[in-house]
Amino acid sequence: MQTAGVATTSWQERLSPELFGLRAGAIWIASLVLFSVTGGALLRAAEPVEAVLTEEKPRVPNIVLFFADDLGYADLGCFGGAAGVTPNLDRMASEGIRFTDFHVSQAVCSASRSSLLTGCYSNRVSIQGALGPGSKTGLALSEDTIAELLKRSGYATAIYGKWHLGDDPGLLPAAQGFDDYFGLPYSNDMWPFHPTAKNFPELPLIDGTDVKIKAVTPEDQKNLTRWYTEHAVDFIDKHADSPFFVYVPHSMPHVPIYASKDFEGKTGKGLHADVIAEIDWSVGTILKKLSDEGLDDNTLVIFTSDNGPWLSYGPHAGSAGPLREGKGTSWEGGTRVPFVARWPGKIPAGKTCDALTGTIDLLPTLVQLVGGQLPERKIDGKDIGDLLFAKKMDWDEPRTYYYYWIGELQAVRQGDWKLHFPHTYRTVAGEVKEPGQPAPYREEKIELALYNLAEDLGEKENVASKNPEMVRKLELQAEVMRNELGDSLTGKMPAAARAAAMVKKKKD
Ligand SMILES: [Ca+2]
Repeated sequence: MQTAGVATTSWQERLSPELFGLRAGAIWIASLVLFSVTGGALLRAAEPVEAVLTEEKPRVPNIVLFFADDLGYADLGCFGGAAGVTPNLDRMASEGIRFTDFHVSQAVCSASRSSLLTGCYSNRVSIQGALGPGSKTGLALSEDTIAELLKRSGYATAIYGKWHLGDDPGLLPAAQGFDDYFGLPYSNDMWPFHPTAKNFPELPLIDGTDVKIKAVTPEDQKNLTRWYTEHAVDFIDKHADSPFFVYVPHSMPHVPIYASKDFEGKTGKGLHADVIAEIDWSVGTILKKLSDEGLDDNTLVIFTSDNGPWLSYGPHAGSAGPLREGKGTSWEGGTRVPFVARWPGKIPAGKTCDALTGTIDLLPTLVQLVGGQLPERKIDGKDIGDLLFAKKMDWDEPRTYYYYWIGELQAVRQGDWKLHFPHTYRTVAGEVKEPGQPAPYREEKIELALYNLAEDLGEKENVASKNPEMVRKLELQAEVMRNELGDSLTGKMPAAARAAAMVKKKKD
């Protein structure tokens, strides 16, 4: 296992000569010579160094990571959605790779984000559900995030969008490795205009660690997608000559959905499609900026979502296509999300990968890609670089994956086989009375149920009684994780979970 490094050296020094070192070394020697002959005229010495540096772009990749909120499996054209709504994402897929069996750890905002940024099942880092305003918990500062690990490799880092891993000032992105932040601290529906919950305080918009807007208005919400995009473009502009990591967790299309003036009514397919079209515009605008800066073939761009569609919102929710159910469940419609990655010259064009993968895999993949050091403590994700670059199309052995909902281990997967343990889940039980209002949910129960997703993607036919050996095998696999991260369905306490951050009570 690799150990965590104390990163005091610059990324140029830490990288291999093939990547940058030879060039950087030559510049460094040249500046030393200049410095000595001019007797300390540092400013004069710096000029030619700057000129040489800008001649050639650094060769470790920049990384842009889009993370849409509640965007469903079938909300993009390239995943079976309506034609013409997502031309930029469809182009990105045709120039790169789609992953069709890519999952979040839990189908809800905060838990999902904790996994993306730490490479762990959310139960390992003890982040559950969707944290509310003034939450007493957040992601522990002792966890290594993707941003912190890339920063140690010399990356400039930024987040433009929704954070949702603790809104206490000490738990905001600046404390988790992000140099810059502009966005909402939690979900855009946690505000006084919520259709059913009436106790939410004013929704702030944060710039760095300061409150930029004290009470976000509906007019402000219309601008969120555009504002996040403009900040990302500015950041790329400022850091075009050094490696950067830009994380764009869009607030949309989480309800309440809003599009800017330019996009309202644009698709002719309803407001939800307009909102998706504006997110697609955001992707296209950032891709254009990368191209304008000559960074196209040196930037890995990834697009995915934090969980499936919030189906009770009817016309304001997206679609999970052929998958069962949506957000808030362990059915495929909750956890399986679209995933598109593009890196011209590195990722072959027009590929599709159906290997079982997930957001937990991004941290180890990205950190190893840039020659960084993995966290010292255990993570759950695997490096999927060979799958991403289409060097292989599947795992050598069927992978085991765990579907938790809060503390319940609701299902376990190995290869195409998915076993649900008896549990309750929510399903829509009525009509939406008016757009923006949710329909009611009712609780349903599922007994022990085995599905073969290769033959039954919609999880309709329980084949447990026909495959007792597979049921037994998956039950044994489940027991392995119960012993580590616990399972409230069977009363098993977590043995290897790490604590979340606890906000200290302020003195009056
Ligand atoms: Ca979400």
